[in-house]
Amino acid sequence: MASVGLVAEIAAGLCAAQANVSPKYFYDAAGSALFERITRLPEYYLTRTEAKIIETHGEEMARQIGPGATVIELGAGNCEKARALCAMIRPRCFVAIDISADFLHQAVDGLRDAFPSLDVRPVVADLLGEIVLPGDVPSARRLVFYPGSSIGNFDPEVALALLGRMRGLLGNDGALLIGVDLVKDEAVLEAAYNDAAGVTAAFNLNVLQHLNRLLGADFDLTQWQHRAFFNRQKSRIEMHLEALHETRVAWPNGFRNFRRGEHIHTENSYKYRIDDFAGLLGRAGFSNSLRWTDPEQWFAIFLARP
Ligand code: AVJ
Repeated sequence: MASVGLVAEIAAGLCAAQANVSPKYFYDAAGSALFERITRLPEYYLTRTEAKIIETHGEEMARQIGPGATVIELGAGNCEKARALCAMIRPRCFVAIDISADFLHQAVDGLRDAFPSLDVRPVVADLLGEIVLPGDVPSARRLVFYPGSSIGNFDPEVALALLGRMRGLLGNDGALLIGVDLVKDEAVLEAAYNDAAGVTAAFNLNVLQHLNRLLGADFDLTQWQHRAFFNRQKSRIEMHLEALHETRVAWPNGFRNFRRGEHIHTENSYKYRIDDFAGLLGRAGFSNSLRWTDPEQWFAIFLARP
């Protein structure tokens, strides 16, 4: 079970008028593995498109960044992108920050094997909490790497605060390399979160299994269904779990009855217009940014400097 504070936070979300759970709870071991499968789905263009941008423009990115930097990857996951990035930019130190400890340590071992001379540091942390780096991580020439449009999980004002904190981690000689998913045709967006193989549905439902363990709750996964749609007004994909029947969920210190059709909001995934994201970077204290996109302008990578 989770700590008393976490349990209270999760329970409060479940009992809110609009029931909700933070998307960070997607990433237990099973959820991290499901997310990896999502990144390989035909409908999920994000990972593939971002990788292609790095492949196409990596040399120029590497020239801009230069060798010997200290890369700090946020939400490192399986470190697959880190490999491509490290091969190109040849950093001296790589700090992999992720919320999923098991997954992280495994991934970090793989990275050490691939780059024996690279100083690799795993750090388990929640990006919204305090990020404490080991004391001997170099403070000069840091590159914060935040790929995959993970910034899209946060409401714009929280994203702005987070970008400001990244700016703080960098000092004045660092840079931020960040991947951002862009607004596009609704059908393309919605298909990416409603894949035919049902992997995204399994990923969404898995959060209930995780809550059963964290809270000691008794969610019955057969009572819930996956929903994902584009909210155009808010420019975000929303994911929800909808009760198929009237159902009761209980945990040691509480319960909630859900009516049929009532739902738990599990994730937002904001989609930006390129100029809007550039504006956000400016407000967060980055005065200077380069950007690369794919030919269809589905995804963008920004290299932003103080
Ligand atoms: C990891 C937050 C970028 O929003 O596209 C994938 C998570 N959710 N499919 C995204 C996710 C459903 C993903 N991010």
